[in-house]
Amino acid sequence: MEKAIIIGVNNDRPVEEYNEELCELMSLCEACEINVIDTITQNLTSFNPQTYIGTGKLEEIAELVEELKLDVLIFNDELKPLQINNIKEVVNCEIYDRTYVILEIFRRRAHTKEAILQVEIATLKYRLPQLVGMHSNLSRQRGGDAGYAHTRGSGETKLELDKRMIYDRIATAKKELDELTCLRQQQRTKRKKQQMKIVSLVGYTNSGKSSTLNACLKHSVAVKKEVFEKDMLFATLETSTRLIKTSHNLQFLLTDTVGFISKLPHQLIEAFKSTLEEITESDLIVHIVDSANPNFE
Ligand SMILES: Nc1nc2c(ncn2[C@@H]2O[C@H](COP(=O)(O)OP(=O)(O)OP(=O)(O)O)[C@@H](O)[C@H]2O)c(=O)[nH]1
Ligand SMILES: [Mg+2]
Repeated sequence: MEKAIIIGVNNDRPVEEYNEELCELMSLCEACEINVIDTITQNLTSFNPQTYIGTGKLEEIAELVEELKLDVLIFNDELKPLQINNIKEVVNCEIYDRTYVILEIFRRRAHTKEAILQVEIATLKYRLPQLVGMHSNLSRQRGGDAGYAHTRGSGETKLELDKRMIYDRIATAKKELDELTCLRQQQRTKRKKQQMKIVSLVGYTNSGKSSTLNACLKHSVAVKKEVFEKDMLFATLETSTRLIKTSHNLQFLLTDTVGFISKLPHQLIEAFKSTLEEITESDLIVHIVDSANPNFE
């Protein structure tokens, strides 16, 4: 298990809101099997564009990394490639950010072809700017005026090649995904023709959406196939629809969906667009809330 510390910047948000975000990141790390031993917060009016936190604080953290033999630092916000590079120059361990952790959970949980493609596209889009940052850092490290023209040339060619490979893979994956989306669309049109009402269950991850669907299935007299429910974040990565038929012959379709979380990475929202769009076509949207969450209101 990787040993880690979470680093956050609180830029003028209410303390409760910020603390909740940190708790959420801790749960995300737990879901990713990362052992978080502590959290460090710096109060700043804005993020440091070079190093996310202040440079003095970063030096302190670098010492802590050596002392505690940390494997990884996890930052509460999505870092810019420049920030990652600058931090790596000071600190001797892996650097993850919130987006990376969420993408990693999605990667581990994705099982269907559709979910695997969606996660792959999101991950490639996340990596793309970092790749550019990594190359510029390499040419800086080679440094000096002597041979600059040479390294610059080879660096750029390699960068162009890597970039093209990623763009090509995104394009192929998107095409494959479009075909699957098309199939989904056909299924929806078929359902519409049957004039069946659609109810969608939405809500925060781990709030009980899948359990609610399974509970409804228990009262249904139609064919039953339960959906996966478990006490973990993002157990469900694909929508599942089931027919619910009551003993009074009332029928409707019930859809289980992917949960949401604060600051869901934009790359994931974009990749899961087709899955999310399906919700907007429902006749009724039910928001499932975990009443055990102190901030549920
Ligand atoms: N005590 C209690 N636990 C519940 C209730 N509903 C669900 N749970 C538990 O909460 C956990 C999460 O439930 P899921 O139904 O998988 O939650 P979900 O919203 O589908 O979560 P994701 O798919 O991960 O986004 C499971 O361990 C459930 O057993 C409830 O009404 N009471
Ligand atoms: Mg679920």
